[in-house]
Amino acid sequence: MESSEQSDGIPRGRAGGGAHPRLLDVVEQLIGPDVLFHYSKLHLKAPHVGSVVEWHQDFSYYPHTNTDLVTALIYLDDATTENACLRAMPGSHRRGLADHCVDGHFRGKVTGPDAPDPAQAVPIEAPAGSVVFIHCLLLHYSSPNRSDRFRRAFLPAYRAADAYPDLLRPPREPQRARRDAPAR
Ligand SMILES: O=C(O)CCC(=O)C(=O)O
Repeated sequence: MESSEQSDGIPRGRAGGGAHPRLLDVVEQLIGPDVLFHYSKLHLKAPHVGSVVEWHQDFSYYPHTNTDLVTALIYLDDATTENACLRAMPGSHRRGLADHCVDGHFRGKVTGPDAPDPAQAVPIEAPAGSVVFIHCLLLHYSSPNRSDRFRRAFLPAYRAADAYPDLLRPPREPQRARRDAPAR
């Protein structure tokens, strides 16, 4: 990826802030040295408006031939439980892909017996500028933002160069996402 640092310290380039060398150093530790930029998005959870993000694993949205995919969620505001910080289930990235269907149709959320116990979820509270790395099999969620404060985040995502889109994977059946090895 190409990037250049300006005098204001903000990296610019084809992948924008997603190509910051310190960010990429961590991504390489997580998914190996051969990294491709996958996509990026902004989540703007506005005061009183920002809606729920149901329990899910990102891999269910974009099956690949292996699970070396990671998203960096960069908080742009101080994030607390009040303004709907991310919540995650520790260790869930080691337990394979859960069923994201309702009545046999893909709904992008985990419900029923596979649904996490909210009491065991960890709220990831952190100041603006903090980065949370989300493995593609980590179960995560965020509540509606009922506070008076924004909770915005920039999310660049990455994949290992040997992780190819697996468009033939049936989305209906829960299955181990990686056949030969546990998630890193
Ligand atoms: O920003 C959030 O609250 C959730 C982000 C998320 O779950 C995702 O991008 O997969």
